[in-house]
This record gives sequence, C-alpha cells and structure tokens, in this order.
Amino acid sequence: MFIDKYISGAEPVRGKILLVDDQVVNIKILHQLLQDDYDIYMARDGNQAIEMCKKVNPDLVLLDIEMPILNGFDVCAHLKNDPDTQEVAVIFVSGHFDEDKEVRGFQLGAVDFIHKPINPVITKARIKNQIRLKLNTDLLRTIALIDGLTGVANRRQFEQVLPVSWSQCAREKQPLTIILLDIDFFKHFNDTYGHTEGDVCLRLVAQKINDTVNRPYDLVARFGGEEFICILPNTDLIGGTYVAQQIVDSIVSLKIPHINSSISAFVTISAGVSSVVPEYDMSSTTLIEEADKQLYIAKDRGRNRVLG
Ligand code: GH3
Ligand code: MG
Ligand code: MG
Ligand code: MG
Ligand code: MG
Repeated sequence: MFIDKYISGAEPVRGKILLVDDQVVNIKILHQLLQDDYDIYMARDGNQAIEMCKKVNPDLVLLDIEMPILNGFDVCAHLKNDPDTQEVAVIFVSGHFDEDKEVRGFQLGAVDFIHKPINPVITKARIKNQIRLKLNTDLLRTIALIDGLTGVANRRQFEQVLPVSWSQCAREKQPLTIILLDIDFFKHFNDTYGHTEGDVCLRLVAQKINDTVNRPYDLVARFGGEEFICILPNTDLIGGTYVAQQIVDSIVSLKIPHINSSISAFVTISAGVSSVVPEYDMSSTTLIEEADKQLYIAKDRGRNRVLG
C-alpha cells in the first residue's frame, strides 16, 4: 500500500454514507440532500443494513430507529460488535426528541442524533463534521502503519501482522515463511551517489519488492534502514525461496547503477528465507533469527542470492 494516494492523490477521498430507513420517502429526502457530496448506499431494513456495511464499508451510517424485525438499536449493537464494521460512525435519525432513546443510542456507540423532519442545513453540517473526523482518523491510522520514505508497511505494522499470520497458520496447520532482504553494499551506494539518491534507490527497491510479493495476505515491510521483510502465510520453504529468488532477480533487472559494488554494475539484494508450521506455544522470534542467519550466509557466499 503506498501512501502517496492518501496524501497527494489527485482525487480527494469522497465519504461513503449508508442510508437505512424502512420508509422510502425518508431515504429519498436524505439521498437528494447528500448525493452531490458523498457516495450513497441504501438499505430498507436492519439485516440489509448489516450486509451492506460489510460489503461497502461506509464511513457513516444514517440509521432509522423504528424499523420492523431489527430496529436501529439492534443494528448499531451488531455493527459495533463486529470487528469488520465497528469503526463506522453511526448517526441515529429518530422521529422525535426522546432523551431515553438518545442516551441508549450514545451508549451503543452512536456519534450523533438527527431528528425528523430533518433540517437540511443542520443535517448537512453534522454529517460533514462526522465524515471529516472519520476520514482523518482513517488517514492517521494508515500513516501510523506505513513507512514514510518507501510507502510499504513499517516495522509497527509488521509487528502487528506477524502474530495474526502466525496464529492463523497455527490454526490451519499451514507453513509460514519469512523472507529477510538486505541491499548489498548500500553504504558504498550512499557514499558514491549521496544520501538523496540512496533514498530514491530505497523507494525503487521497496516498490519492486512490493510488486513481486502480491498474494492478498502477504506483507512487505521496511524492517530497518536498507532491510525489508516479507510475511508469506500458507507458503513453505520451497515456495518462499522461489519468491525470494524472484525478488533478487527483479532488483537486478531494475538496473540501478552502482559503480562501487564489488559484485555487479547494478544494485543487488540478498535474501534469507525461513519457514515453519507454527504452534501456538512457539515464539516467532526464532523464525526471524533463522532468516537473519540465512541472510548472513547469503552475504558471505557473495551476495545477490537467496539462502534458506
Ligand atoms: P552489506 O552488503 O553487507 O549489507 O553492506 P551494506 O553497506 O549494505 O551494509 P551496512 O549495514 O554497512 O550499511 C547500510 C547502509 O544503509 C548504511 C546507511 O547509511 C544506509 N541507510 C540506512 N537507512 C537509510 C535511509 O533511510 N536512506 C539512505 N539513503 N540510506 C540509508
Ligand atoms: Mg422507521
Ligand atoms: Mg543492513
Ligand atoms: Mg546492506
Ligand atoms: Mg543485519
């Protein structure tokens, strides 16, 4: 995932709003009011609302309270209990002012209340505030997990994802593979071309690794200075070694000049691979240590190669 699209992307992010009401006329009024500024989705009952939330991941739900079968409170409770939907902002749209209902709504995690018949100016303003807050929160969360220089995951994200992948593979009795990568003679590169060119090189290398590792649950992270690490769930040592070799080859094919590399005219990278079928009571630290050991041997045997 690359951060540029969040920060300097040409198209601003449009908020997504789900309108939930059993009365078509109410949905129509809100739709007309909001359609120019937001992407609008609609649901006519509670179950449909929950389904839509999972599918379109809206930023905000405008939720009617009085509905048959599942009322608005039930829907809100459901959304807030599901990790997939708990971040969504919920504004209740209620028939008339009722303090007990407002208390209940806020206790369930709603962020605001709007009363019918709606006042268009107040409604728009409240929605705008909540959408701005939600999009900013999303942006901060994203930035906190991304390496600012290269745009790939940062160390923090790696540390969050590894235990999740670990327990998922343990549960499914599947192998988990780690690839540790380190650019060869990168100190010489900086000394030769300068630190700014070094940064450009790091970006290009990171993007190439990211393009090469592309299964949905794989992760590429910057592990430290010129080191990168990949998590490959459901991948054994043979598969992981294959991916690592593809990375090593793809970095050579970038043809980034490196006149002071002792082994090539271009920038190269070395890789250490390690794999395990995780058990819950094992530590993932040994897996990383093993990859580091293999990386060290790859360096020792001439660099620009994979060991595992
Ligand atoms: P080896 O082949 O053994 O890995 O040699 P190396 O020179 O790559 O390894 P070493 O650990 O000696 O040097 C790593 C260099 O990476 C030194 C440091 O200045 C550079 N580096 C680390 N982070 C950054 C960064 O963010 N930008 C730039 N331009 N350079 C960085
Ligand atoms: Mg209703
Ligand atoms: Mg290093
Ligand atoms: Mg290095
Ligand atoms: Mg090292």
